[in-house]
Amino acid sequence: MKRETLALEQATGVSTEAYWMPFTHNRYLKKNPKSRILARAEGAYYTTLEGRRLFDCLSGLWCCPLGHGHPRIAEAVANQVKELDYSPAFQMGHPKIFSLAERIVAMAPPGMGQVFFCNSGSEAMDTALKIAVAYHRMKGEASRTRLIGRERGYHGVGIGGISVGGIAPNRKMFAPLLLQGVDHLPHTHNAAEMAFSRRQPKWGAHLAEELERIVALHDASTIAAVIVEPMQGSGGVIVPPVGYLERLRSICDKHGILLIFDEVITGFGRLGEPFGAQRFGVTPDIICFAKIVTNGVIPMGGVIVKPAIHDAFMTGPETAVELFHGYTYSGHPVAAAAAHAALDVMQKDDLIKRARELAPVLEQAVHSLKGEPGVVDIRNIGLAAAVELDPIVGKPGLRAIKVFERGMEEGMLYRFTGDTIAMAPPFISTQAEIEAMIEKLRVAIRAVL
Ligand code: PXG
Ligand code: PLP
Repeated sequence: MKRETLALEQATGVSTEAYWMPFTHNRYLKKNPKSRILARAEGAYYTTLEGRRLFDCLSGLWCCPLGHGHPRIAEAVANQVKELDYSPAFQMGHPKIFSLAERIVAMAPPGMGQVFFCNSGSEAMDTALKIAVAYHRMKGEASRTRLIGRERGYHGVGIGGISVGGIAPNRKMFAPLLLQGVDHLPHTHNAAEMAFSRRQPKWGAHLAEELERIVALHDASTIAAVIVEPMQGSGGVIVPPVGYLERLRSICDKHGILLIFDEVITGFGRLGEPFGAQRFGVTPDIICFAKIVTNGVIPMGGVIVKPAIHDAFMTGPETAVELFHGYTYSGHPVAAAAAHAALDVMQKDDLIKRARELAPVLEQAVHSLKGEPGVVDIRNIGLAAAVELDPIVGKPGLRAIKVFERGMEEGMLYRFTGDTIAMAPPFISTQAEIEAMIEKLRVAIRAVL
């Protein structure tokens, strides 16, 4: 047994050697295991192995806004396993996946028509990129292959997603694998112009004009799609400037380029509307979703397209497969049952409205941290917020780790990336819980200085 794993094993009785943890400082965690192993969850709280209760400040990883252990979802999943546990994804279907597609189209902005299912946001991104490139080919424009992502974008960890994504550490180790023919728009965060903005910054719409420069450089006839998150979540809650997405939409329209919104975080209510598209009043051609669709209980992702995209494939002999793409677990019956139950709960309890109502509470509370030591920016929209901390000189990320660890002592499970603390509390949170989440963050920020 390696020395670094000893602490965790002694503290928890859990043997840690074999598990290589994703996006994790494995050696540090195994040496500093306090509160890092979760045993149970109920409602808006986790309980660690040592019995500490933690408020779920990021709704899992943005995916569990209805709270944990919801009896309606648990029952739906259990019943589905007994009724139809798996159904072949190709050339066969089952009732719940057809009705789920109808339901998702009904929640999407007007003008969307069909849903293709997969199992994660990363798969949704691969699916969307393949559909975009194949669509142009079906339309007789096979030269449209170029993809335009954005700096600081996160689109999962598939080869397609890291190629259009704009987070350097996610790309640099894998450089030889990145797709050719990808460009990136500049990101829209500029502390000098917009630090401490509430919701959409007023500065920055002109950055969408960079798309015109990329089009001029490569020619529109080579460009398939522009891929952006309407609100950059993993990048640290970077909110689009007023007018920015509208401008991207009109430039894409002018040049026949598809606009893809990656709504893996913003889909299903996080911004107080079913999708970011509705929140910002801009309808893309393709929407990627995952996470909240099942409240995170069973993996599921998907891609929503306009009928014109779907219909472009519906040519040739009717007995021929139209799209050579799909996953063993596309439209999994248990995921479909979980999604129906999650959407039932969301609709019955009017939880998207609740997210909308709680947004001002979060905004008010989080901006009260302005002026706390080391706080260099605060951003928020809907039920999401980020507090950016000044890095400790020579030790990027360390301040946020310390705040995160101190937060756990205060009963809060924050999320840190780089030196940013992100929060996206459950829609079922109370006003008092959101205010406590921010007051404990104040305590933690003060304590680590
Ligand atoms: N697109 C977007 C916009 C995402 O936010 C993915 C794709 C990938 O989804 P999967 O299901 O393949 O992980 C994501 C995932 C964080 C955090 O703390 C964000 C994500 C995942 C884990 C942590 O911000 N986003
Ligand atoms: N690898 C092999 C050898 C397979 O047979 C399959 C699916 O049949 C896959 C990968 C793809 O797996 P999935 O459909 O779960 O993505």
